[in-house]
Amino acid sequence: MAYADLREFIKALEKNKELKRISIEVDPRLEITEFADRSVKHGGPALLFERPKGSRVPVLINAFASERRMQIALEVGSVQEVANRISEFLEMRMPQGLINKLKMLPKLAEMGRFFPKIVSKGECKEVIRHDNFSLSELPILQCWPDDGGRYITLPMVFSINPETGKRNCGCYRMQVYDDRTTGMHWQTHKQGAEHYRRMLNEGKQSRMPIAVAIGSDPATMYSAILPLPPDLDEMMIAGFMRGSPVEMIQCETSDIQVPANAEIVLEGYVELGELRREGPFGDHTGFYSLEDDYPVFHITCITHRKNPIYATTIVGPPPMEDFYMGRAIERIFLPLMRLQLPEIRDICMPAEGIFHNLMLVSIRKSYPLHARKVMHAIWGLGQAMFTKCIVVVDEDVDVQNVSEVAWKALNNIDPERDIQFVLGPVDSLDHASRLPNYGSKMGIDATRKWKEEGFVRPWPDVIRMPDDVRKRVDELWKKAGI
Ligand SMILES: Cc1cc2nc3c(=O)[nH]c(=O)nc-3n(C[C@H](O)[C@H](O)[C@H](O)COP(=O)(O)O)c2cc1C
Ligand SMILES: [Mn+2]
Repeated sequence: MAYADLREFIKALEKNKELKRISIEVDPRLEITEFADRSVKHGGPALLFERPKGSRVPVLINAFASERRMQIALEVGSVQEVANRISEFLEMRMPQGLINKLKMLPKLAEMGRFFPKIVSKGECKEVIRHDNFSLSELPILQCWPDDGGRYITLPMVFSINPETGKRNCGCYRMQVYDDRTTGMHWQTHKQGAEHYRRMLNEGKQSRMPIAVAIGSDPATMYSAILPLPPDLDEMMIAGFMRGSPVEMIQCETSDIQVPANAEIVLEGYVELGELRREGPFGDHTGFYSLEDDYPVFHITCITHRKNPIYATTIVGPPPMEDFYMGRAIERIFLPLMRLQLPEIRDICMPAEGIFHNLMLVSIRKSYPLHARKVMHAIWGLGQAMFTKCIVVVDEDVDVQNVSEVAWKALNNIDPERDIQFVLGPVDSLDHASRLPNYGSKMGIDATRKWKEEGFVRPWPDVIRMPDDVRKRVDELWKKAGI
């Protein structure tokens, strides 16, 4: 059964001993970060701060911050189950013969269950405030000492593509400027930024309506960070993941719809052309991201549940909560990647690589320079374009074992021959690139080299003891009493 809302998820976490309520007063300025950071680094639970200093609204943090919590969030024994369901759908073809076609019907009917449903009543409207509201009522964190201010870190930002009318939902941090104004940190490659650019270029209106939902059922919250293709509705994918449609409700002041079960909804607009300094912000790279100019979000109405819960997260030196969210993305998106690139066996993005800095890829190599083809394909694939370093190995290398990859890759390369540099778009958070969003990337072809690739020397085998010897020594080992 899909979680109805954030509260049911909290209950499930509690039942599984994955959540700790903190009843002492803790300051949302820095102190909650220190709690959350220590908890995630020590395999500790999600935290629900019941008395954040200066606010009556409780704070939920680290709700997704372990493999187990991701499983509870997506109601699976392993996130691989989500990947398997996606694979099943991808493999679905209209079968021959009436009987087989009839057998397909339940699957097709299941698809209908993913589409969001519009409802006229929802908990997020229990309190509607057009005036007399202030963001200062919310326990918004100042995450790190040198941050430019307080930041909303886990919002679901809804906008509409002005050309197609399709909705987008993305998680973009929002720096609090004052009671009713925040930054809108959608990076230039993201869908919110694309909608903004198109509206600005169209020049038909001066304001871009935006709605921000904070706290919802976990699959819906999680969908906001998924690297989906443009115009693919996150709410549909959320419906797929939770096995039940997301109920959407119309905003009070715009045509945008938001999840009806949201804890808090901020309605408002971005003034097209208005930019303001945003940052610095202690980011998921483990460094502060630099100040830069970003659009400004003006809040005109807040709606919320009677006793709302504020859901948030922190990013910083890895691994943090976002590592576990990203790790599940890696599993869930592998079947989709393999649709285009079936030669890919597995991928791994180690925590230290912060997603976009390092991808280890194993392939079934079939032709000369195959590894290069895979690199270029990954650099052309949605947000995987940011991958600063791609290491391609043969299929017999377990990419989940970083030590094995390092050992084999470092042995297998002739650096001058096997390293490929390319110029291209890089992540906005990359502080080392020569210009913002403009830089280079590196691919390492660590596969075994072929004669057809101009490699004329023999290629050695990995050292391995035959099984019969190992078995014999298993016995002798016991006798030897080691
Ligand atoms: C905790 C967290 C914070 C994030 N903050 C930002 C942000 O401030 N700006 C941004 O562009 N992306 C941010 N992201 C990444 C986007 O949510 C992610 O790239 C998403 O796929 C964007 O959706 P879109 O393709 O619909 O734009 C964040 C992700 C997480 C998990
Ligand atoms: Mn999107």
